[in-house]
Amino acid sequence: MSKSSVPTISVSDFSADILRHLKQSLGKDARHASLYDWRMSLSLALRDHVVDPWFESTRKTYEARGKRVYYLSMEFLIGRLIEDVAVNLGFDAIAAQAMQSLGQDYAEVVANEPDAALGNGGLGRLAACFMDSLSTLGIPAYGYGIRYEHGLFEQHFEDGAQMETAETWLAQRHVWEFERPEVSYPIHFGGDVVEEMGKTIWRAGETVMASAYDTPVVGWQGRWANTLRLWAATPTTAFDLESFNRGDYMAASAPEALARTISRVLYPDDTTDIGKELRLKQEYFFTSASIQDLLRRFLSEGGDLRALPDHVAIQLNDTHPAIAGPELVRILMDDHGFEVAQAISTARGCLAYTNHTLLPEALERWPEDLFIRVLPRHHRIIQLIEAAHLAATTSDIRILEHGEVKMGELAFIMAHHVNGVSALHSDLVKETVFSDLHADYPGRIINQTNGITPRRWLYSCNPPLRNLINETIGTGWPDDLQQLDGLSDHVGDAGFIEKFQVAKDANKARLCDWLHKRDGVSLDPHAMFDVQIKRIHEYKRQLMNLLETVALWNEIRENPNAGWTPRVKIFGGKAAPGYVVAKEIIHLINDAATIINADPVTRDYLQIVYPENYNVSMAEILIPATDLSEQISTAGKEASGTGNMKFALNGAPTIGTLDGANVEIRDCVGADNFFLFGLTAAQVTERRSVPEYARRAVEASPRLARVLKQIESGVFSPSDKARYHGLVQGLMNHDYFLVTCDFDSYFDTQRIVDKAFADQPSWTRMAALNTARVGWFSSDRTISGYARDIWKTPSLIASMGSRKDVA
Ligand code: BZD
Repeated sequence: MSKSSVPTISVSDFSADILRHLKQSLGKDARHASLYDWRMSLSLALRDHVVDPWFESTRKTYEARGKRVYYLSMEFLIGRLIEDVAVNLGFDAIAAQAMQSLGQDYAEVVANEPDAALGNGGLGRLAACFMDSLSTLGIPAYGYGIRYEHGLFEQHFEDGAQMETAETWLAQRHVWEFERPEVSYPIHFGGDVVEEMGKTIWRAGETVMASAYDTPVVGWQGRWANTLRLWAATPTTAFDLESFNRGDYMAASAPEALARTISRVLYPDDTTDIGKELRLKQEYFFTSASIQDLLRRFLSEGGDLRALPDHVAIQLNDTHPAIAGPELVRILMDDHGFEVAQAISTARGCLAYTNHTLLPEALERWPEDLFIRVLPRHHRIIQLIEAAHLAATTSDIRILEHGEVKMGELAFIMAHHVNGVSALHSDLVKETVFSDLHADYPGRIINQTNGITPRRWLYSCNPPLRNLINETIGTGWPDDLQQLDGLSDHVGDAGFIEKFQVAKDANKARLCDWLHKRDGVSLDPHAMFDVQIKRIHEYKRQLMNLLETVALWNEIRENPNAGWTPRVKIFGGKAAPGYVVAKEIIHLINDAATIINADPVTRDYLQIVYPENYNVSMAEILIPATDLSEQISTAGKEASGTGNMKFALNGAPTIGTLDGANVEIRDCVGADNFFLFGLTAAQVTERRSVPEYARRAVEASPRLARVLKQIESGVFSPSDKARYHGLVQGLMNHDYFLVTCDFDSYFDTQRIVDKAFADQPSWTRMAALNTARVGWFSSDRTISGYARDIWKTPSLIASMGSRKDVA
């Protein structure tokens, strides 16, 4: 990687830029400017410095005539951008000083930016980390997605229960994007398919337009910038004048309302089945627009479509854009005269598919009649794809079966590579969901273990640790994270460990301040901060964490003077609005918090907090302040996890199962620096065949039996004693995720954690070793793996020179 470039601007020049934007772009003077005005002016001043590297990258890409990567994702969970851009440009210190010189609090201005929450969780955040790494590595790439008007819903609690309200990030101007009114494509739905003069014609019933909005994504040190292109749905005709003139105003605006519905809102369901027509339309909408766009780019450069796979690598982020296969085949056949076989093999040469889940309910399937109604031409093409697959193999795996269209099978068959997202997950993909297709196409399934961008998830979110690392091993690590290994030489040094502790304490103090200001909650900064933040799902087992908390409460009450290690159990996360059990779990955590936090006997040792509306920005405050990372999913269910990596990188050891990337994290940090418990994936499968395994587990554990009885009898819900009857009975009767079976092992391991934490220097040494040894989990390493094994795309950064040349 090229060497660090010193920022090319002085504080006073940058301040002048901000003031210029305040006046010219916001129409304000400094005396009347609001926080919003300052934030906009700062963002615009930063944005100015992204444009040159962006143009230069585009020019280099064009000149190289090489391959571009197209990352198709329904979700990009971006969060805020100011810090990201400032840090990547090397302007972070200057921006802070400039704001200070203008009498503004930089942190407050940064925090004024709403999160771009165009995603549900891990899958969407991974896409955002990948965009950062693609630019850092100088790989020519476009991210393609949907410009949702409303991102993930906002969560608040009413008497402990989750309520949802619409998110409105676009109510304010989104300064980072550039509208491209000239880039728009028609997207057709419905109608029928006819044969005319030997040609197959799709006579669509309905058409909307996809309009592009581009956000430049600048990489580390501004050496390269790619584009995130998000599509907004607009009507083909803005207004039905005839209806208006008749006085039918509703009908007049109907086309517009209908079209805009498509990009109106992000579906809030993560791992549950959706199966709604609007979702299928969203998927086709953004996929078709993206395919049309990349083909236009390719053809405008004089490309021959038979050579498309040499120039285009399309990565499907899960099955949501799996319609890309049939869409590409459709265009090659219907618009460019390709034969079926040639169209299929050309499309396959471009396409690769990432699987993010094994949960059967999350594998997309569409009712065939719905599919035919929305995409009649694609249905016929899928029949052709299926026939070609059956002819080329001895397979009996079908895409169309039992009146459904199976998107996993479609994505697999149309991809030249299929990847899982951790070593264990990729093995399970081969052995379970896709075992037959794996036999049909050996070698197609590969692994690419997930990663996280160290720019956001260490450099930017954790200044105290960043500074300590800089002074200990130098400043080369943000784009070469394996350099953190160098910290290993210092963990034996008491002075270094002391400083590591000081950094953690500073982050804990920051969290305490933030929480106190936001929610009026006070935490004991000396307590262990034990954190589980992620979507609420039965397989992630927040319920097991809560049961352990109640058991601990019981034991402290019985023996208050036994020298307990003080703990704060912190939960964060949203439940899909229709996921009843997940919402009950949230309610229970909040109810338990009310009772337990009020107990004078245990107050000094145990506290539960659940801040509302967990999002990326909250994660940036919580993760650096965490002592213990909870990664406790049922083995075999969490495909990878990426929060696990963020915690370890920020010096929080894990308590966890052998699931997803936990396995590889433990390999890296060492078994002594990871608190392992629970059944393995193989044991989980075995246990499920034992009759009444949950009831037996409860009978064998008086501690657990007592906790369940307390919850069921209404100890935590005195105003509605039956509230958790169903939840507890569900556990006793069909505990699919083996909360009951892993409970004792989890409880016992938590007591080992208590003891370990009580020895602070040794705990901090363990924390530092976690940071030192997880450099491999940088998303730069992941993206290098995709580029090498799947896309075959080189970096163009070597040809670019340092940032100074392009500024
Ligand atoms: O993807 C997650 C997995 O559960 C994690 O284990 C993994 O680390 C990440 C990244 O690979 N999957 C999701 O986040 N899935 C979704 O968000 C989702 C969204 C819409 C529909 C279905 C799933």
